[in-house]
Amino acid sequence: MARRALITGITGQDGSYLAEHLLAEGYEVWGLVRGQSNPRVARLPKDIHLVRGDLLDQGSLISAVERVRPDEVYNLGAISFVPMSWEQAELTAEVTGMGVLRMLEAIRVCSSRGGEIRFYQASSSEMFGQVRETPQTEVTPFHPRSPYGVAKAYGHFLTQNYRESYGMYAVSGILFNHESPRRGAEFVTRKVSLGVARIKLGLATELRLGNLEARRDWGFAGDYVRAMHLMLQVGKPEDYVIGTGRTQSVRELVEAAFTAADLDWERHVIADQSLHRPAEVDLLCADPKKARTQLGWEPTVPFEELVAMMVESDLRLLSEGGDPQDSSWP
Ligand code: GDR
Repeated sequence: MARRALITGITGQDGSYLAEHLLAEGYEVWGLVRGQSNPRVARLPKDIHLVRGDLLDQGSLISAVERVRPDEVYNLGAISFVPMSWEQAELTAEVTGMGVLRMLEAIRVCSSRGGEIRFYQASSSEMFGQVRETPQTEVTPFHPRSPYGVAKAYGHFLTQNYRESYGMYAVSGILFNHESPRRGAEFVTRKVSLGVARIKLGLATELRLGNLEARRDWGFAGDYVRAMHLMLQVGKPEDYVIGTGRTQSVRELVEAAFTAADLDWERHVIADQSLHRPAEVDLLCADPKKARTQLGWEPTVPFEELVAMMVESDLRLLSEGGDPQDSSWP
């Protein structure tokens, strides 16, 4: 019988790549969705099963897990745009933090009736925040800089705690920034690739950005979902850092993206102080050694290739009149 996976956040970038990967691995894939009226839900491929539920509603998660009886649960659902977490701090805590507790409880209750359910939590490099060391590993202490980072740290420690308290197979992947043509338009890589495409096609003349000096470790989302799956296939449940081990500034990202379209970024980019965050994460760089040695995981798309891929994709999308907000599923 096919193994069953339940994914929260299935309409997002990672949910789409993970669902495709698991379908290719022969899984029966279920997505937890809040309702059918969301156009992104209506566009999900037909071979994905849907079950209704909400990370804000404990009972709905118990019912969903009972109905699906998954072998694996991937918790990717979250309020994931960091600036929004200052505007909606309580909602971020409820969805991104307490949502983990509710899902772990649903799994604990349902698996007490027999059958192991393995759990993957989408932890984030934002937990490192004001970094204590570089590169960051699985044992680097946390100092989150946003309500989002704080909520993710809660989910991370709780996942560890359920593993230690109840012997559950529950793991966290501490994923560094991961991007693709399916990335939401509000995140900086996609904002830049869309901005470049608009300028190249004569649809815009300028691109306003915030802090150009922040540094991130950017990889390809399609590679990172393979790591999520691998983490649930090994003998012992453990947490892993997933990143490339390289770091680039937003300025370098901008240079690479404009160069990919033969444009001079300095003629178009405006640094806008009002887009800076109340507290910034200045530098992130992963040490993915543990994932490489224990999972055999490697990133396959270098930064420059990733940026060029996103610019090309947005040039195509906009010249065909496509809507950038609709891009989490192809
Ligand atoms: P991040 O991603 O906050 O790192 O979290 P984002 O792409 O939003 O920001 C990266 C860096 O770019 C700087 N920046 C800008 N960011 C945005 N969005 N828009 C701008 O105009 C802009 N100008 C400069 C930011 O200040 C920041 O330093 C992402 C999310 O996907 C999280 O959910 C996830 O957990 C982490 O990656 C790993």
